[in-house]
Amino acid sequence: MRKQATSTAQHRSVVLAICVQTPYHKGIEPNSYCQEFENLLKTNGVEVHQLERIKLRTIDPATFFTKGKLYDIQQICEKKSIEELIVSEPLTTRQERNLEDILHCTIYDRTRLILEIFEKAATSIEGRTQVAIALLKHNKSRLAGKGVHLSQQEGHMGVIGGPGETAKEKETRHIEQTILKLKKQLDKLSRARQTQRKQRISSGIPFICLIGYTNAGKSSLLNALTKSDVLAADKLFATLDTTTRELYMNGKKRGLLSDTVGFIQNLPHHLIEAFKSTLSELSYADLLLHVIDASNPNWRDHIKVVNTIMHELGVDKPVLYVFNKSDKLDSPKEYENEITAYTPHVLISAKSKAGLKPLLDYLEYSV
Ligand SMILES: Nc1nc2c(ncn2[C@@H]2O[C@H](COP(=O)(O)OP(=O)(O)OP(=O)(O)O)[C@@H](O)[C@H]2O)c(=O)[nH]1
Ligand SMILES: [Mg+2]
Repeated sequence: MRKQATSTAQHRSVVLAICVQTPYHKGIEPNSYCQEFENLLKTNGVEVHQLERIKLRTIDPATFFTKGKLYDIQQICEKKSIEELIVSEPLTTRQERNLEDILHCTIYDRTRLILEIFEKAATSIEGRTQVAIALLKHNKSRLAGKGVHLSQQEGHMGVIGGPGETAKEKETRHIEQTILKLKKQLDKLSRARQTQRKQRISSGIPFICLIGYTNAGKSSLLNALTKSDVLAADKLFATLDTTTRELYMNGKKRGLLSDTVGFIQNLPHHLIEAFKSTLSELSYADLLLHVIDASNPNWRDHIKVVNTIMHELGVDKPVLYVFNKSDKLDSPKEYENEITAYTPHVLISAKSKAGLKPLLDYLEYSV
Protein backbone atom coordinates (compact mmCIF):
# COMPACT_ATOMS: atom_id res chain seq x y z
CA MET A 1 0.00 0.00 0.00
CA ARG A 2 1.02 3.58 -0.38
CA LYS A 3 3.40 4.79 2.26
CA GLN A 4 2.98 8.17 3.86
CA ALA A 5 6.66 8.88 3.33
CA THR A 6 8.48 7.14 0.51
CA SER A 7 11.68 5.36 1.31
CA THR A 8 13.70 3.64 -1.42
CA ALA A 9 11.91 4.10 -4.73
CA GLN A 10 11.78 0.47 -5.88
CA HIS A 11 11.35 -1.10 -2.48
CA ARG A 12 8.32 -3.37 -2.12
CA SER A 13 7.26 -3.78 1.47
CA VAL A 14 7.05 -7.15 3.17
CA VAL A 15 3.32 -7.49 3.77
CA LEU A 16 1.37 -9.61 6.20
CA ALA A 17 -2.39 -9.68 5.58
CA ILE A 18 -4.80 -10.90 8.23
CA CYS A 19 -8.35 -11.89 7.48
CA VAL A 20 -10.30 -11.73 10.72
CA GLN A 21 -13.46 -13.55 11.58
CA THR A 22 -15.08 -11.40 14.24
CA PRO A 23 -18.14 -11.84 16.47
CA TYR A 24 -20.01 -9.34 14.27
CA HIS A 25 -19.57 -11.67 11.28
CA LYS A 26 -22.22 -14.02 12.60
CA GLY A 27 -23.77 -16.00 9.76
CA ILE A 28 -21.23 -14.93 7.15
CA GLU A 29 -19.49 -17.78 5.35
CA PRO A 30 -15.80 -17.23 6.27
CA ASN A 31 -14.20 -18.66 3.11
CA SER A 32 -15.95 -16.30 0.71
CA TYR A 33 -15.46 -13.42 3.14
CA CYS A 34 -11.70 -14.06 3.04
CA GLN A 35 -11.85 -14.51 -0.72
CA GLU A 36 -13.41 -11.05 -0.90
CA PHE A 37 -10.59 -9.64 1.26
CA GLU A 38 -8.01 -11.27 -1.04
CA ASN A 39 -9.82 -9.69 -3.99
CA LEU A 40 -9.59 -6.30 -2.31
CA LEU A 41 -5.84 -6.79 -1.87
CA LYS A 42 -5.42 -7.95 -5.46
CA THR A 43 -7.50 -5.07 -6.81
CA ASN A 44 -5.24 -2.63 -4.95
CA GLY A 45 -2.16 -4.36 -6.39
CA VAL A 46 -0.81 -5.47 -3.00
CA GLU A 47 1.75 -8.25 -3.07
CA VAL A 48 1.09 -10.30 0.06
CA HIS A 49 3.95 -12.31 1.58
CA GLN A 50 1.88 -14.09 4.15
CA LEU A 51 -1.86 -14.38 4.61
CA GLU A 52 -3.23 -15.42 7.98
CA ARG A 53 -6.77 -16.15 9.09
CA ILE A 54 -7.69 -15.38 12.66
CA LYS A 55 -10.89 -15.98 14.56
CA LEU A 56 -11.63 -13.53 17.37
CA ARG A 57 -14.21 -14.18 20.05
CA THR A 58 -13.93 -10.67 21.42
CA ILE A 59 -12.46 -7.42 20.20
CA ASP A 60 -9.96 -5.61 22.39
CA PRO A 61 -10.87 -1.91 22.31
CA ALA A 62 -7.22 -0.88 22.62
CA THR A 63 -5.48 -3.28 20.27
CA PHE A 64 -8.32 -4.96 18.33
CA PHE A 65 -6.60 -8.36 18.67
CA THR A 66 -6.75 -10.14 22.01
CA LYS A 67 -3.49 -10.75 23.93
CA GLY A 68 -2.79 -14.29 22.75
CA LYS A 69 -3.45 -13.53 19.09
CA LEU A 70 -1.39 -10.39 19.31
CA TYR A 71 1.52 -12.42 20.62
CA ASP A 72 1.24 -14.80 17.64
CA ILE A 73 1.17 -11.89 15.20
CA GLN A 74 4.17 -10.35 16.92
CA GLN A 75 6.13 -13.58 16.41
CA ILE A 76 5.35 -13.59 12.67
CA CYS A 77 6.25 -9.91 12.34
CA GLU A 78 9.61 -10.44 13.99
CA LYS A 79 10.47 -13.67 12.18
CA LYS A 80 9.49 -12.40 8.73
CA SER A 81 10.58 -8.77 9.22
CA ILE A 82 7.08 -7.60 8.32
CA GLU A 83 6.90 -3.95 7.27
CA GLU A 84 3.17 -3.62 6.60
CA LEU A 85 0.23 -5.30 8.24
CA ILE A 86 -3.15 -5.13 6.52
CA VAL A 87 -6.23 -6.08 8.53
CA SER A 88 -9.51 -7.06 6.88
CA GLU A 89 -11.55 -5.00 9.38
CA PRO A 90 -11.91 -1.31 10.16
CA LEU A 91 -9.71 -0.23 13.07
CA THR A 92 -10.03 2.78 15.32
CA THR A 93 -7.25 5.38 15.35
CA ARG A 94 -6.26 4.18 18.81
CA GLN A 95 -6.10 0.52 17.77
CA GLU A 96 -4.04 1.39 14.71
CA ARG A 97 -1.57 3.44 16.76
CA ASN A 98 -1.23 0.84 19.50
CA LEU A 99 -0.66 -1.93 16.97
CA GLU A 100 2.04 0.13 15.27
CA ASP A 101 3.77 0.64 18.61
CA ILE A 102 3.63 -3.05 19.51
CA LEU A 103 4.36 -4.60 16.12
CA HIS A 104 6.78 -1.98 14.75
CA CYS A 105 5.25 -1.96 11.30
CA THR A 106 2.81 0.20 9.37
CA ILE A 107 -0.81 -0.79 9.92
CA TYR A 108 -3.49 -0.47 7.25
CA ASP A 109 -7.11 -1.33 7.89
CA ARG A 110 -10.09 -2.14 5.68
CA THR A 111 -11.10 1.50 5.40
CA ARG A 112 -7.69 2.51 4.06
CA LEU A 113 -7.64 -0.42 1.64
CA ILE A 114 -11.04 0.47 0.17
CA LEU A 115 -10.23 4.19 0.02
CA GLU A 116 -7.05 3.47 -1.95
CA ILE A 117 -8.94 1.26 -4.41
CA PHE A 118 -11.49 4.01 -4.93
CA GLU A 119 -8.69 6.51 -5.42
CA LYS A 120 -7.16 4.37 -8.18
CA ALA A 121 -10.49 3.59 -9.86
CA ALA A 122 -11.92 7.11 -10.03
CA THR A 123 -11.65 8.59 -13.50
CA SER A 124 -14.16 11.44 -13.83
CA ILE A 125 -13.59 14.80 -12.13
CA GLU A 126 -16.62 14.16 -9.93
CA GLY A 127 -15.40 10.68 -8.93
CA ARG A 128 -11.92 11.97 -8.15
CA THR A 129 -13.22 14.88 -6.13
CA GLN A 130 -15.51 12.62 -4.12
CA VAL A 131 -12.70 10.20 -3.32
CA ALA A 132 -10.30 13.02 -2.47
CA ILE A 133 -12.78 14.40 0.07
CA ALA A 134 -13.25 10.95 1.63
CA LEU A 135 -9.48 10.43 1.86
CA LEU A 136 -8.89 13.82 3.43
CA LYS A 137 -11.63 13.24 6.00
CA HIS A 138 -10.09 9.88 6.83
CA ASN A 139 -6.64 11.45 7.20
CA LYS A 140 -8.10 14.14 9.40
CA SER A 141 -9.69 11.57 11.70
CA ARG A 142 -6.35 9.75 11.95
CA LEU A 143 -4.59 13.00 12.70
CA ALA A 144 -6.97 13.70 15.57
CA GLY A 145 -5.60 10.70 17.40
CA LYS A 146 -1.97 11.32 16.47
CA GLY A 147 0.20 11.77 19.44
CA VAL A 148 3.04 13.54 20.91
CA HIS A 149 5.40 14.65 18.16
CA LEU A 150 2.73 16.52 16.20
CA SER A 151 0.97 18.05 19.15
CA GLN A 152 4.07 19.31 20.94
CA GLN A 153 5.60 21.42 18.20
CA GLU A 154 4.98 25.03 19.00
CA GLY A 155 3.77 27.46 16.39
CA HIS A 156 5.71 30.63 15.72
CA MET A 157 4.59 34.15 16.30
CA GLY A 158 3.10 35.69 13.21
CA VAL A 159 2.19 32.58 11.21
CA ILE A 160 -1.45 32.12 10.18
CA GLY A 161 -3.37 30.63 13.02
CA GLY A 162 -1.60 32.74 15.56
CA PRO A 163 0.95 32.02 18.21
CA GLY A 164 1.05 28.63 19.79
CA GLU A 165 -0.70 26.83 16.95
CA THR A 166 0.56 23.26 17.00
CA ALA A 167 1.67 21.35 13.92
CA LYS A 168 -1.36 19.13 14.37
CA GLU A 169 -3.71 22.10 14.35
CA LYS A 170 -1.98 23.51 11.29
CA GLU A 171 -2.29 20.23 9.43
CA THR A 172 -5.95 19.91 10.45
CA ARG A 173 -6.70 23.43 9.27
CA HIS A 174 -4.99 22.78 5.95
CA ILE A 175 -7.04 19.62 5.45
CA GLU A 176 -10.27 21.43 6.33
CA GLN A 177 -9.53 24.22 3.87
CA THR A 178 -8.80 21.72 1.09
CA ILE A 179 -12.01 19.82 1.84
CA LEU A 180 -13.98 23.07 1.63
CA LYS A 181 -12.43 23.90 -1.76
CA LEU A 182 -13.20 20.43 -3.11
CA LYS A 183 -16.77 20.58 -1.80
CA LYS A 184 -17.32 23.81 -3.71
CA GLN A 185 -16.11 22.09 -6.90
CA LEU A 186 -18.42 19.19 -6.18
CA ASP A 187 -21.37 21.55 -5.70
CA LYS A 188 -20.75 23.01 -9.16
CA LEU A 189 -20.67 19.52 -10.66
CA SER A 190 -23.83 18.50 -8.87
CA ARG A 191 -25.61 21.62 -10.19
CA ALA A 192 -24.76 20.44 -13.72
CA ARG A 193 -26.17 17.04 -12.77
CA GLN A 194 -29.40 18.69 -11.57
CA THR A 195 -29.85 20.41 -14.93
CA GLN A 196 -29.40 17.09 -16.75
CA ARG A 197 -31.85 15.48 -14.37
CA LYS A 198 -34.50 18.16 -14.98
CA GLN A 199 -34.19 17.61 -18.73
CA ARG A 200 -34.50 13.87 -18.24
CA ILE A 201 -37.56 14.14 -16.02
CA SER A 202 -39.32 16.52 -18.39
CA SER A 203 -38.71 14.10 -21.27
CA GLY A 204 -40.80 11.52 -19.36
CA ILE A 205 -38.45 8.65 -20.25
CA PRO A 206 -38.35 5.97 -17.53
CA PHE A 207 -35.14 5.96 -15.55
CA ILE A 208 -33.85 2.62 -14.29
CA CYS A 209 -30.83 2.27 -11.99
CA LEU A 210 -28.64 -0.75 -11.37
CA ILE A 211 -27.63 -1.20 -7.76
CA GLY A 212 -25.87 -4.04 -5.96
CA TYR A 213 -22.90 -5.47 -4.18
CA THR A 214 -19.54 -5.04 -5.88
CA ASN A 215 -18.72 -7.69 -8.52
CA ALA A 216 -22.39 -8.80 -8.76
CA GLY A 217 -22.45 -8.14 -12.51
CA LYS A 218 -24.14 -4.72 -12.79
CA SER A 219 -21.93 -3.46 -15.60
CA SER A 220 -22.16 -6.83 -17.39
CA LEU A 221 -25.95 -6.56 -17.26
CA LEU A 222 -25.86 -2.98 -18.52
CA ASN A 223 -23.73 -4.19 -21.42
CA ALA A 224 -26.00 -7.15 -22.12
CA LEU A 225 -29.17 -5.03 -22.09
CA THR A 226 -27.87 -2.04 -24.00
CA LYS A 227 -25.25 -3.73 -26.16
CA SER A 228 -22.60 -1.37 -24.86
CA ASP A 229 -19.06 -1.86 -23.74
CA VAL A 230 -18.76 -0.57 -20.19
CA LEU A 231 -15.83 -1.93 -18.17
CA ALA A 232 -16.86 -5.18 -16.51
CA ALA A 233 -14.02 -6.81 -14.64
CA ASP A 234 -13.30 -9.37 -12.00
CA LYS A 235 -12.15 -6.55 -9.77
CA LEU A 236 -13.89 -4.94 -6.87
CA PHE A 237 -15.20 -1.45 -7.53
CA ALA A 238 -14.54 -1.59 -11.27
CA THR A 239 -17.25 1.04 -11.65
CA LEU A 240 -17.08 4.28 -9.71
CA ASP A 241 -18.59 6.68 -12.17
CA THR A 242 -22.19 6.53 -13.21
CA THR A 243 -22.76 5.54 -16.81
CA THR A 244 -26.18 5.97 -18.37
CA ARG A 245 -27.23 4.20 -21.55
CA GLU A 246 -30.39 4.18 -23.64
CA LEU A 247 -32.46 1.05 -23.30
CA TYR A 248 -34.23 -0.17 -26.43
CA MET A 249 -36.94 -2.80 -26.35
CA ASN A 250 -38.53 -4.12 -29.51
CA GLY A 251 -36.75 -1.43 -31.50
CA LYS A 252 -38.20 1.43 -29.43
CA LYS A 253 -36.41 3.59 -26.88
CA ARG A 254 -38.05 2.58 -23.62
CA GLY A 255 -35.84 4.01 -20.94
CA LEU A 256 -32.47 5.01 -19.58
CA LEU A 257 -30.40 2.50 -17.69
CA SER A 258 -27.78 3.74 -15.25
CA ASP A 259 -24.86 1.87 -13.65
CA THR A 260 -23.67 2.82 -10.16
CA VAL A 261 -20.83 2.18 -7.76
CA GLY A 262 -20.97 -1.23 -6.05
CA PHE A 263 -21.32 -1.63 -2.30
CA ILE A 264 -19.42 -3.80 0.18
CA GLN A 265 -19.63 -4.66 3.87
CA ASN A 266 -18.21 -1.90 6.03
CA LEU A 267 -18.03 0.55 3.18
CA PRO A 268 -16.20 3.51 4.74
CA HIS A 269 -18.67 6.02 6.05
CA HIS A 270 -16.77 8.93 4.48
CA LEU A 271 -17.14 7.31 1.07
CA ILE A 272 -20.91 7.00 1.35
CA GLU A 273 -20.98 10.62 2.49
CA ALA A 274 -18.78 11.73 -0.42
CA PHE A 275 -20.71 9.74 -3.01
CA LYS A 276 -24.07 11.08 -1.84
CA SER A 277 -24.43 13.48 -4.74
CA THR A 278 -23.92 10.72 -7.31
CA LEU A 279 -26.10 8.32 -5.37
CA SER A 280 -28.83 10.94 -5.01
CA GLU A 281 -29.75 10.00 -8.59
CA LEU A 282 -31.25 6.81 -7.17
CA SER A 283 -34.03 8.84 -5.54
CA TYR A 284 -35.22 9.84 -9.01
CA ALA A 285 -35.31 6.31 -10.43
CA ASP A 286 -38.58 4.77 -11.56
CA LEU A 287 -37.19 1.32 -10.84
CA LEU A 288 -34.08 -0.13 -9.19
CA LEU A 289 -32.57 -3.35 -10.52
CA HIS A 290 -30.86 -4.88 -7.49
CA VAL A 291 -28.24 -7.21 -9.00
CA ILE A 292 -27.04 -10.12 -6.86
CA ASP A 293 -24.27 -12.65 -7.50
CA ALA A 294 -26.35 -15.80 -6.95
CA SER A 295 -23.22 -17.94 -6.95
CA ASN A 296 -21.72 -16.23 -3.90
CA PRO A 297 -22.53 -18.14 -0.68
CA ASN A 298 -22.96 -14.82 1.13
CA TRP A 299 -25.60 -13.49 -1.27
CA ARG A 300 -28.18 -13.04 1.51
CA ASP A 301 -25.77 -10.90 3.46
CA HIS A 302 -24.88 -8.93 0.33
CA ILE A 303 -28.57 -8.10 -0.18
CA LYS A 304 -28.73 -6.89 3.42
CA VAL A 305 -25.66 -4.67 2.98
CA VAL A 306 -27.15 -3.02 -0.11
CA ASN A 307 -30.59 -2.58 1.43
CA THR A 308 -29.09 -1.03 4.57
CA ILE A 309 -27.14 1.50 2.51
CA MET A 310 -30.30 2.31 0.49
CA HIS A 311 -32.10 2.88 3.76
CA GLU A 312 -29.30 5.14 5.02
CA LEU A 313 -29.48 7.14 1.81
CA GLY A 314 -33.25 7.45 2.20
CA VAL A 315 -33.88 5.73 -1.14
CA ASP A 316 -37.22 3.95 -1.21
CA LYS A 317 -38.10 2.97 -4.77
CA PRO A 318 -39.63 -0.08 -6.45
CA VAL A 319 -37.05 -2.86 -6.72
CA LEU A 320 -36.66 -5.87 -8.97
CA TYR A 321 -34.22 -8.41 -7.52
CA VAL A 322 -32.03 -9.64 -10.37
CA PHE A 323 -30.22 -12.82 -9.32
CA ASN A 324 -27.29 -13.04 -11.72
CA LYS A 325 -24.66 -15.65 -12.67
CA SER A 326 -27.22 -18.47 -12.90
CA ASP A 327 -24.74 -20.23 -15.22
CA LYS A 328 -22.54 -20.83 -12.17
CA LEU A 329 -25.26 -22.54 -10.14
CA ASP A 330 -25.28 -26.32 -9.79
CA SER A 331 -29.03 -26.41 -9.59
CA PRO A 332 -30.90 -23.27 -10.68
CA LYS A 333 -34.23 -25.01 -9.91
CA GLU A 334 -33.32 -25.57 -6.25
CA TYR A 335 -32.01 -22.04 -6.04
CA GLU A 336 -35.37 -20.70 -7.22
CA ASN A 337 -36.88 -22.19 -4.05
CA GLU A 338 -34.44 -20.24 -1.89
CA ILE A 339 -35.28 -16.87 -3.38
CA THR A 340 -39.07 -16.95 -3.23
CA ALA A 341 -39.03 -14.43 -0.36
CA TYR A 342 -37.45 -11.81 -2.62
CA THR A 343 -40.27 -10.50 -4.75
CA PRO A 344 -40.41 -9.59 -7.52
CA HIS A 345 -37.33 -11.33 -8.84
CA VAL A 346 -35.74 -12.88 -11.93
CA LEU A 347 -32.88 -15.36 -12.22
CA ILE A 348 -30.56 -14.54 -15.10
CA SER A 349 -27.07 -14.82 -16.50
CA ALA A 350 -25.62 -11.67 -17.99
CA LYS A 351 -22.93 -13.92 -19.43
CA SER A 352 -25.02 -16.60 -21.17
CA LYS A 353 -28.01 -14.23 -21.55
CA ALA A 354 -30.30 -16.82 -19.97
CA GLY A 355 -33.37 -15.24 -18.36
CA LEU A 356 -32.99 -11.87 -20.05
CA LYS A 357 -36.34 -12.24 -21.83
CA PRO A 358 -38.41 -12.38 -18.57
CA LEU A 359 -36.38 -9.42 -17.32
CA LEU A 360 -37.14 -7.37 -20.44
CA ASP A 361 -40.81 -8.39 -20.24
CA TYR A 362 -40.92 -7.15 -16.65
CA LEU A 363 -39.37 -3.84 -17.67
CA GLU A 364 -41.76 -3.46 -20.55
CA TYR A 365 -44.83 -3.80 -18.34
CA SER A 366 -43.65 -2.11 -15.18
CA VAL A 367 -42.02 1.12 -16.29
N1 LIG B 1 -20.13 -16.61 -14.80
C1 LIG B 1 -20.64 -15.37 -14.86
N2 LIG B 1 -19.85 -14.32 -14.62
C2 LIG B 1 -20.39 -13.08 -14.68
C3 LIG B 1 -21.77 -12.87 -14.98
N3 LIG B 1 -22.01 -11.53 -14.93
C4 LIG B 1 -20.85 -10.95 -14.61
N4 LIG B 1 -19.86 -11.86 -14.47
C5 LIG B 1 -18.45 -11.63 -14.12
O1 LIG B 1 -18.40 -11.06 -12.82
C6 LIG B 1 -17.33 -10.10 -12.73
C7 LIG B 1 -17.88 -8.77 -12.26
O2 LIG B 1 -18.74 -8.23 -13.24
P1 LIG B 1 -19.06 -6.67 -13.33
O3 LIG B 1 -20.14 -6.53 -14.38
O4 LIG B 1 -17.82 -5.88 -13.49
O5 LIG B 1 -19.66 -6.44 -11.88
P2 LIG B 1 -20.12 -5.06 -11.20
O6 LIG B 1 -21.30 -5.38 -10.36
O7 LIG B 1 -20.30 -4.01 -12.25
O8 LIG B 1 -18.88 -4.76 -10.28
P3 LIG B 1 -18.36 -3.32 -9.68
O9 LIG B 1 -18.38 -2.31 -10.77
O10 LIG B 1 -17.00 -3.67 -9.23
O11 LIG B 1 -19.28 -2.99 -8.55
C8 LIG B 1 -16.72 -10.03 -14.15
O12 LIG B 1 -15.58 -10.87 -14.16
C9 LIG B 1 -17.80 -10.58 -15.05
O13 LIG B 1 -17.30 -11.19 -16.21
C10 LIG B 1 -22.58 -14.03 -15.24
O14 LIG B 1 -23.78 -13.97 -15.51
N5 LIG B 1 -21.95 -15.24 -15.14
MG1 LIG C 1 -19.36 -2.25 -12.51
